Amino acid sequence: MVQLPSLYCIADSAFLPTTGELLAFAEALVAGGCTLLQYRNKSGNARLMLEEARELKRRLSPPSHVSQKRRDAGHPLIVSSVRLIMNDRADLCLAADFDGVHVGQEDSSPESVRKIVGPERWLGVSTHNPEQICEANLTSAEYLAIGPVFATSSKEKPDPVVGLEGLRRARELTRKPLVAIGGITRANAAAVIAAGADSVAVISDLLREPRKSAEEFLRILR
Ligand code: TZP
Ligand code: MG
Repeated sequence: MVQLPSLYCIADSAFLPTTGELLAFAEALVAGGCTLLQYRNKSGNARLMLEEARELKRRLSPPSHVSQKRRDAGHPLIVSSVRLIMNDRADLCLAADFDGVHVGQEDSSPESVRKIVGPERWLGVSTHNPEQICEANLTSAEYLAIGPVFATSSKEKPDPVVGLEGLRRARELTRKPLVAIGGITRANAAAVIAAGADSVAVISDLLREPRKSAEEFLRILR
């Protein structure tokens, strides 16, 4: 079973409209201790997504021979232990050499994604109710996400809020690592973990001061 970090950061292009903003945000998160980062871009522009994803990969998680070369050239060691997850798109996960893919209920099925990405990369599946949790629990997904736990304005047409009660129920229904998502902030994150989540996935409460926010989440959740 995989070990999820307590903080699962999401870089959502809707709030980071330029590639420069996206990269600066992601680098600040990593500087703040983020080790799991999802790239989410609902624009549907695959060319832009692949360009941005490759740049995230190049900046944040270069292959070891590249980081060795940088070290030999006297550059400071850039953090290379961040795991990069592609939202929705298995093809772009492979093309950008990301570490995993995350799909929802309206994306390709978990098993069809598994066929594309193979056994080593992580596969995450979003769920919103007990039926979906039980179904996703039978797949080869490394982790499940449940939400929205609280009200969110970051997702178009969100499913109904499940609350901490829905999260507790989800915890009872699966032994897979569980990510809670939706309206999670530094103010409620500890309660979310106490209700059974292994990790909190966050968009909004990272946006303003990403480095400081990631540091604070990690301090709260340690
Ligand atoms: N899925 C369920 S809620 C959500 C997604 C992608 C958005 C979470 O964003 P925020 O800003 O942390 O509530
Ligand atoms: Mg999706």
